[in-house]
Amino acid sequence: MRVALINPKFRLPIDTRTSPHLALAYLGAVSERRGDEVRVYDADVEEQPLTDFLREFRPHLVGITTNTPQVKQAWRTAAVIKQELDIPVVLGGPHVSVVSEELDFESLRQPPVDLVVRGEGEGPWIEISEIVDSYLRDQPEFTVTGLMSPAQDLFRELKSISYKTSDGQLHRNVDGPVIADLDSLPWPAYHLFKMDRYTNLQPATDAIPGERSFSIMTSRGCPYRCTFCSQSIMPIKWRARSPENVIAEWRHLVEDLGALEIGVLDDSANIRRNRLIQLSDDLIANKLNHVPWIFVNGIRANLADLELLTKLKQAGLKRTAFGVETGDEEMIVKIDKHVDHDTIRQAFKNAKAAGIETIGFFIIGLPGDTRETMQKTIRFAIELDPMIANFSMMTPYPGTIVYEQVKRNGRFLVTDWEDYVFFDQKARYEMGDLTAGLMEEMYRNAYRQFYWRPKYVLRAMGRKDFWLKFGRNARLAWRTVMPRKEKTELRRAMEESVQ
Ligand code: B12
Ligand code: SF4
Repeated sequence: MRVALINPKFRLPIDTRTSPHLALAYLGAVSERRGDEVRVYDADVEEQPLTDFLREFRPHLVGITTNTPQVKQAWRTAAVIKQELDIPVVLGGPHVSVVSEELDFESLRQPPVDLVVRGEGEGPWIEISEIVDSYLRDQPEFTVTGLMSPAQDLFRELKSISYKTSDGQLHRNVDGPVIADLDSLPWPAYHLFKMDRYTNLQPATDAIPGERSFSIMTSRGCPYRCTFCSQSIMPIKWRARSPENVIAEWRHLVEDLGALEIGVLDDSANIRRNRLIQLSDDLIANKLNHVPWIFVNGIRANLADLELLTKLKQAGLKRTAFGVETGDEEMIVKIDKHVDHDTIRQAFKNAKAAGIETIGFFIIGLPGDTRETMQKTIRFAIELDPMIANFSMMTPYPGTIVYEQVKRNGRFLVTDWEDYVFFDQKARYEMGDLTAGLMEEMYRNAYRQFYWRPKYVLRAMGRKDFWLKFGRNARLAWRTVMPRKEKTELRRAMEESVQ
């Protein structure tokens, strides 16, 4: 069976084509293992129009990944597919997994969407493929109306999916179990991607060619439930791959694919300290520690002692992020971060003492934030002085606790899913004294106060990669200064490009 996997186009004044989409890389790998012929169409880097791709490949089944700001583009993409081919279209990813807001049904109400996979996708995706494949084999004339016929109801037993029968009825099946043994998954299928079209993990800081930059996930899930984080949509159960399994993939990335950098994408990589010590020992013993790697997402500051970080540095860790979020002592309790500021201070000290570069994630405009608390966040960022401070405008994603808080006590300023992005200088909600004007002012202050410090500028200019990336970063800074016009043009271009 021919299977296409699509990442819908998404353009903002940030680089989203940093690296291949890991979800599609995993789904592609399990489809190939099933024996399917797979193609990935990543609209972020693709030059061939979608219609040409569909006419050339003629897939029997299409899967589209979608987060919240991508979902409308996913529907547009699905509509183009249905104009060309009578084949089932499946959506998956964080947005459609939010059952509390019925966002699975929201997508199924779109005429071209037939099925939705909620949560972890590999299992249900293969089960859907099996059903479509055997239906194809049995039917001389395949139609989606036949496949989705309520009389047969072929998908009624599949867990973790929602679907629409051809009489228009929507169905939501029960959740299935998460993948207990992550070692059972094949490695992400990077050969399905046009690797030379990606930038790299952190294009603002590192000058590494995209085709030599890879991601890896050594664990899935997060046992915490911070109030602002969309991770709450996904399975709570934290699971890790075995060190042997991780090392085998790592070796493949370094030795077979020539990786020059590796991004560890785990949500909470350091939940089990000893696992990381073991992984580091194995990287060193296997002589894989010469390729620098980065914890792209925050690791937990409360589990980042000096001994662990020193060991990770020896194993090749170049840079790590920490989710700091706020500089106010009460706010950090309110957002259920389960860490205090002294612990965060110590984690940054430990990382610096171990010789690891740091990234701090901060949020401007949490519910309950005031001018004073947001200023404390900026001051705390300056005190911690990471190499990169990443300030996000609080964006209440559906399914999160903050979303519920805003629904109850505040007012959303966005009604369009395409605006659910947090590097856009625009406030996404208001609540009590926390007005849009105040949030936007403090967001600008944060970037200005943190980055326009002589100490910071001098340090940045001392880095070779700063000069190698100067042109790109100057362009990006310019776009960020003028977001509205830029964004309108980008959106128009994006809508026109799906054909
Ligand atoms: C890496 C990453 C990025 C990279 C993306 C690079 C790339 N091309 O992949 C960058 C830095 C560019 C990025 C940007 C953004 N990101 Co981001 N990102 C992530 C991160 C950390 C990892 C994604 C990943 O690879 N996961 C691993 C895979 C295996 O898991 P997965 O994607 O969930 O896929 C599984 C299931 O969802 C499902 N599935 C997914 N797609 C499909 C499709 C089908 C057909 C099926 C059947 C199943 C299925 O099966 C998969 C395998 O089990 C996640 C957090 C996370 N843990 O997932 C956030 C996350 C996806 N990002 C998020 C957000 C908000 C954004 C931005 C909107 C931020 C912004 N700037 O405003 C942008 C959007 C950019 C874009 N192009 O869409 C949110 C999404 C929340 C939401 N409701 O949509 C997340 C969940 C972070 C969070 N906890 O809040 N991001
Ligand atoms: S912010 Fe980090 S620790 Fe908190 S729920 Fe999200 S992934 Fe987990």
